[in-house]
Amino acid sequence: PATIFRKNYTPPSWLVPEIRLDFDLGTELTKCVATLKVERNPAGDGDQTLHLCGDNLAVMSLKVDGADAEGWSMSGSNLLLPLTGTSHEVTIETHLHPATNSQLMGLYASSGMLCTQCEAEGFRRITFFPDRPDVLSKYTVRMEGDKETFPVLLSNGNLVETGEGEAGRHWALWDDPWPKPSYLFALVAGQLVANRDTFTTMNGRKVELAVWVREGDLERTDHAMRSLINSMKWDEETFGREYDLDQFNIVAVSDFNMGAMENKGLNIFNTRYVLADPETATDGDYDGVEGVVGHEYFHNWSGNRITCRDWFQLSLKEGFTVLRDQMFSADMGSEPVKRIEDVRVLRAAQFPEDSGPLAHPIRPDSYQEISNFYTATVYNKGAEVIRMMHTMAGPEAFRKGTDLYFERHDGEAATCEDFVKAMEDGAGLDLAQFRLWYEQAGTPKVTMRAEFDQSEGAVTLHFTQKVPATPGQPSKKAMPIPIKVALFDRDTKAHDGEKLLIVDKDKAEFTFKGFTRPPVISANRGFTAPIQLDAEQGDDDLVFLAANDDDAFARYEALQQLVTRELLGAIENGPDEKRRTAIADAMGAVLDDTQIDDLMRGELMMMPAVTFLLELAAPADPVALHDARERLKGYIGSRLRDRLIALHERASAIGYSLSAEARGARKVKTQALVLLSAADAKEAAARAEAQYRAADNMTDRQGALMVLAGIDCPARAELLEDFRKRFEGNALVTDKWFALQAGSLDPMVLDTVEALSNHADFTIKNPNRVRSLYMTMAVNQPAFHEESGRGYRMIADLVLKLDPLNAQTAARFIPALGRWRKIEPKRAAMMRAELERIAKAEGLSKDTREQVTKSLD
Ligand code: BAL
Ligand code: ZN
Repeated sequence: PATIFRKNYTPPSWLVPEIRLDFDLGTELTKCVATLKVERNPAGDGDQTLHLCGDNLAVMSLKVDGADAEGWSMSGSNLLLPLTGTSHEVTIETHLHPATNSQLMGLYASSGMLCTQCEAEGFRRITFFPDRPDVLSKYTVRMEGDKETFPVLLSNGNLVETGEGEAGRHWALWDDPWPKPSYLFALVAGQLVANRDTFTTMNGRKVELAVWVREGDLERTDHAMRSLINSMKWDEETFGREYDLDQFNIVAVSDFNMGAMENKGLNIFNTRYVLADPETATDGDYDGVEGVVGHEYFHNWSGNRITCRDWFQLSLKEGFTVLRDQMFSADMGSEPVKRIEDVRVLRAAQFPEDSGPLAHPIRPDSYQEISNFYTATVYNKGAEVIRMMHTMAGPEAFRKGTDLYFERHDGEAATCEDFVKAMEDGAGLDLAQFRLWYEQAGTPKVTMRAEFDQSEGAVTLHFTQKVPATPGQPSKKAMPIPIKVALFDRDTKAHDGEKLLIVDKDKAEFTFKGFTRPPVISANRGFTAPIQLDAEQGDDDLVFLAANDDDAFARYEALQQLVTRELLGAIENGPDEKRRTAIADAMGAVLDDTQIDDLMRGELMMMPAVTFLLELAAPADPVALHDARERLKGYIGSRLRDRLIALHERASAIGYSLSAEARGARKVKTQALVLLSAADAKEAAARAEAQYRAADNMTDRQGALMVLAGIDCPARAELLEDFRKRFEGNALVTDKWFALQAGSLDPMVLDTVEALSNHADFTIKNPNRVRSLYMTMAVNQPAFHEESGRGYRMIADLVLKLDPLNAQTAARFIPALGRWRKIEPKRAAMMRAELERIAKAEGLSKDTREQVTKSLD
């Protein structure tokens, strides 16, 4: 496949200021007539030929200014139309087959309804169009279809007219006044019911809100609606952004490649991020709904009003919008807990990506298939990069920067550079060197050494930084790294305020005076920079910080560092008794601490992910790391047995509500069982069974079953079956049932996964179902890395089977195998062999081909 380079960007030769789409809807056959008003772009290269992208489309009819077009040709799947003047009307008819569109890109059918997904390049599967984000058009959409099959007809913008047609047909006309790129086009037609509400914006615009779902799901939409209203209010208060249409629709679809999509005024969601009630959704699911509803809503400004010039700028909208949704969720719940969760995701998903064969800068320089770049790097590291600007500027100056950005670029297709420049001008930051964060891939490795000078009463912090080599980037420059520190007095346990240090050279040092004894250094507080920091601290200092740090993140981090050190040591030399004792003592203090809430306690009780540990130990035996982690959990579990039981009992007495207290109780309840199960499986199984049987909510039920699924006991099979039957017909809970088994610590898990792949409820056609079984297995380290290589084989088999049906989802499984360099040689060879087997397959999609080729390089 061809590689596309950022440096080769040229403006479009033709613009399309207006487009009208007429759809004659049908599940088997939908006819689309697109009428494009095209104009020569004065800023273009003067090419007289109109280049229209197409994918899997045939031209049924083509007219220019009302007459049959002449001289047009196909170039691969694209349409080339020579034009003579400077403005024309081009009319194209295409025929679409939604029922057989298994790629779930373009127009497709999902449980009888029709819906679209156009980002990034799905619009070209609907009609021929300059399908690139810098061509902005005003859309008018007329949809007509059978009233019984498609009673609800939705598209972008405002509904302007409806009418009845002949033979039981009806139609709707939608008009979107805001020019938008084709990737934001959407339509939905089907049997849907709505949860309706209204929102009045800060300037008094009354907006009709609706969350559309299948009948029967309506009672599970209140949380999504509440989240939407909260998002609208929050964006006004925090970023001064007001909604700009009379309607805002959200539709839930069960077959969806992504989490959700921010189409203008018509967000289309994976059901997973809409539906929630206590019985079927966990607290984590509730958070997911709130975060994704917020994310898609926030895109209305960071993505839609200001879009991307080209797909290399994806992080312009995604990094910024992730930061906005993170800030929103933090404000709705607990700020420190949210920060810990976000950093956990970054470390478990983005750090491995950034150090592997698919590493890329947040603004990539090239791609073959843009779908492969909807990554943790573009999204989550992209958010971290903007968060660093926020940290350096402070909240008020940051807001001045975003105000200027929104004002300067409203209505434009902008670049990351535009954002950085607005931040420089608006927030008063000098970001000349900081731009390297957009250019360079790789997680910086930073060391910090504290040196104490008794005679001067001074402590000097010596930093080094190194950005590791990544594919295509053998040598790197030093970047500005903002690191927040605090220096604690060992006796008073206090510090004299946080300091923000900018480490912007390979080596940097900072001296602080007025100390009579060496302080304990708390560094990268709040995780101000997305780096691997080796603070070269002794266990005693980490124990001190784990007990005393007033920054909740830093406290968590100290405990994580201590555990990480112990686990990495354990796989080389066995456990360190002194350190293990210190960890169990620190964990005991966490259990007893009355100053923290249970939501934070639950975070502090969790061990670092094996994928994160592999970053530090590579190449390593992931199963040995996993086993060491389980043994440490067992040690902590037996040392703290009585206190864990007491915690489980205390938390079990708190009834269900969505309050922070009740949510925290549910979190620690399951975390207590997790630690206990590694120490005393029988006790944990009995408690988990009781928790399951008493559960009046999904958090308790799923937590209990997760623990039970890893214990060989009679209740396991019985309760798994109870769970299946209890929620039969509920797709999202059935996903959980698959995931509980595929993610289990049961040594027979691969047999189970194989059996489940033949289960009546398994279908390869639904991305959620595929992910619930196979992605869960691929991140279940002892299962995926099972010694014989069977886990690798199963994932490769899946990729080969799924690729022709849904390339985007198939390609997402390649990175797991692509991590072979991090793994000990015997397994690495088997992982590579599976990649080679995939690479040899004929007719591989562009998506999978790019990922496999890069993973083998
Ligand atoms: N734009 C794709 C889905 C999302 O990031 O919101
Ligand atoms: Zn997004």
